[in-house]
Amino acid sequence: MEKSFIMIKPDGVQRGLVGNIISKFEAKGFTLVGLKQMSVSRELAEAHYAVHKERPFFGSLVDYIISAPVVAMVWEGNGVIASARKLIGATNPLEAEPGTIRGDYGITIGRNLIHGSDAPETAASEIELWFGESGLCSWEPALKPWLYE
Ligand code: D4T
Repeated sequence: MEKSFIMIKPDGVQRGLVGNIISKFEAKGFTLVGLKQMSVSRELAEAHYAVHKERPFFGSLVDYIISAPVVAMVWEGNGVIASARKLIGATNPLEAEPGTIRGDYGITIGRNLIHGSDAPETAASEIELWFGESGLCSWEPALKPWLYE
C-alpha cells in the first residue's frame, strides 16, 4: 500500500492547526500509520531538505524547521502521495487554491505549514529518514465503506 511522509511544520503546530490538518487526511479516507511530535535536529532538517542545499532559502528553511516542534506523520492509502499534495496545495500559499491546507491557512512561502512527499522514491527515503523500519504502526481499518461503490 502506498505511503506518504507528511510533516506539520512549526507554524502549523504553533498556530494550533494540528487537529484541523489531521482531520482533512482522516476525512479523505487515508490511514494514519505513523505519528510523532518532535524537535528536529539541524542534521535531520538538512538531510530532509538536502535537495535544496544550494538554494538561497536553504539556511532560513532549516532554521525555521528546527525553531519549534513539528508533527511527523505517515499516511497510507491508494494514491496518497499525489492526493496529499492536492490537499496541501501549491508551495506558495498565496497561489494555493482555497480549500487546500496552504490555501486556507497560509500567506507566506517561508511559513507554508506542511510538507508532503512528492514521489514514491522520496516518500520511501523520507519515511526511512524520519521513522526508520520499526517506527510505523500498520493497521487495516475494520470498517471501510468508503472503499466500495
Ligand atoms: P515541501 O518540500 O516543504 O513540501 O514544499 P514543496 O514540495 O511544496 O516545495 P519545495 O520542495 O519547492 O520547497 C521546499 C520548502 O522550501 C520553502 N521555500 C521554497 C522557500 O522558503 N522559498 C522558496 O523560494 C521556495 C521555492 C518552502 C518549502
